[in-house]
Amino acid sequence: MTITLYTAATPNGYKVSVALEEMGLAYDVHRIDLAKGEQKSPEFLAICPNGRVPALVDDGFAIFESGAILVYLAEKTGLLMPQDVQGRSRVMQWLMFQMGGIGPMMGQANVFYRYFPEKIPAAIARYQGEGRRLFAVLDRQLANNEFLAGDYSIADIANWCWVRTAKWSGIETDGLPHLLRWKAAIAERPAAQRGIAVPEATKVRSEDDQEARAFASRARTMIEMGKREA
Ligand SMILES: N[C@@H](CCC(=O)N[C@@H](CS)C(=O)NCC(=O)O)C(=O)O
Repeated sequence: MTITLYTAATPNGYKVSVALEEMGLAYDVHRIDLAKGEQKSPEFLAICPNGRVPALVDDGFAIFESGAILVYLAEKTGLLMPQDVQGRSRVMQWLMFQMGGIGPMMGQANVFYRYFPEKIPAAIARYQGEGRRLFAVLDRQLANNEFLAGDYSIADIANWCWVRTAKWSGIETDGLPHLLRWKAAIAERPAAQRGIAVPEATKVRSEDDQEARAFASRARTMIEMGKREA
């Protein structure tokens, strides 16, 4: 066994466990406890300079950033990404769309809607509104395509792992029938079901708690650092 996945029960972590399951690769799981701040430990920072999950080590080679991990695995196996330049580009476009759009916007929607101590309606509206706009972009693409970029690919995995958590971000999916059809179809895949049970079968509630506790702990640290610097 040469692959170790460092992960937690979060959308970015699931992207990699779903891909590993779909590709049929054997891997060890090293669970990172976000609430305890293990992602900021020197051991983990040596693997992932950004101090965030997921990270993957393949035979001593460390990779961080979930999108980069997905591309690495697709290239390693020749699976879930076409080989031709244009087919590959289509997948990369929808993968980048998730990495630069869906992920950050939903992540910030979660912060301001769920975790931030102060309720700032304009910030909540901004991130939920942008999330909904991006969902409509996916819906339009899926109106005439079964999957986002040709056959089922790492682009579908990346976007699905976030879209499925829309409720937690407070983003409506009503009125987006193609998105809902695609979301339900991927949820039926046995590998996707196995992937979202890694690091362990975790109820939605405890995923949310982990993120919330990690955020609260970071907020406390920032406040303490601010006090010390003042
Ligand atoms: N762009 C990074 C984002 C990773 C990320 O934000 N991970 C979150 C969980 S979804 C995390 O580790 N949060 C804990 C923290 O920020 O300390 C990726 O796609 O890998």
